[in-house]
Amino acid sequence: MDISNLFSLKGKVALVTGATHGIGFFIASSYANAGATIVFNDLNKESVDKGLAAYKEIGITAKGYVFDVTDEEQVNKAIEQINQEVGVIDILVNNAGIIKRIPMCEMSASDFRQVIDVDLNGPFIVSKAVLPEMIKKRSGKIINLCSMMSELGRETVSAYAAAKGGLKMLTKNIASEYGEYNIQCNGIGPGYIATSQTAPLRERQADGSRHPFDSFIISKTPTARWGEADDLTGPAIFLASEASNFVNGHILYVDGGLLAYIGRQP
Ligand code: NAP
Ligand code: GCO
Repeated sequence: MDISNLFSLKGKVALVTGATHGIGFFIASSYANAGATIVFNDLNKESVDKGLAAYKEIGITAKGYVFDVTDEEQVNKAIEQINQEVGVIDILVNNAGIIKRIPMCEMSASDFRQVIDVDLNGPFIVSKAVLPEMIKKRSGKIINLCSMMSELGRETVSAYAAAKGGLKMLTKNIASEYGEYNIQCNGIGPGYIATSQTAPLRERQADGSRHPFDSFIISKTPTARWGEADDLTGPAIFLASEASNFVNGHILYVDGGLLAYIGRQP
């Protein structure tokens, strides 16, 4: 076995959804640095252009497309276009996601549906669009961005937890259904990562002190800090590369130990 190429993504085409900033941006950049051609999407041209400029700034030539992961027609059209213009997708990272923090009894059914639509239906729709070519090629990697909320609940995130719990099971099901075609579908379950999604949980208080949730997460995480998006790039490269060819239906939690820890005694 040639160990030096085990983690190489040379010659691969990787689509990372919602990767103009945040976790997706770091994962896509690491794939480019490992040799892949990277493709991303966002909801409008302005955001895609911003993403293209951000990649250019760090010396990466990315391809950007406008589509909404919840719109099956747009997704199918875009995947067809990517297949023609860039190449057949070898690696799909279902990263696009949203959260709405609203107590369940105050949440409208339409807000609940929107979260499920982006965080669960989206990965279903995009995976379904790339799977036929992966099956033909007898090769493919699908990586779903799961969450601590794939395992745990907490106040205000019922829709997000339902979606990310569902995404964990969609991951296992894709692995079960298409594993025989040499397709590996795994999840990454990040702990609390400092991005725009979690910015409201880290806002400084009027007196300059830490947000109580910020202090709570630091005390609940054995590594005693928030994660950075870059903490996810090693695991993301592992799951996209040949190094993980017999890893299937697994959720790799990258959480500084949060799920292992009962929490600091009072
Ligand atoms: P983020 O900074 O909010 O980025 C999410 C991205 O998804 C944005 O680029 C957003 O586009 C895009 N997006 C949203 N809805 C979309 C749609 N319908 N179609 C296409 N793109 C869409 O979030 P992040 O923290 O990097 O999180 C990335 C993923 O990791 C999410 O699935 C999130 O749930 C998951 N995650 C995050 C954490 C964390 O602590 N941050 C922990 C566990 C899991 P716009 O820029 O246009 O809004
Ligand atoms: C929240 C957070 C989380 C994280 C992440 C944890 O409000 O609890 O936003 O759900 O973003 O998904 O893994």
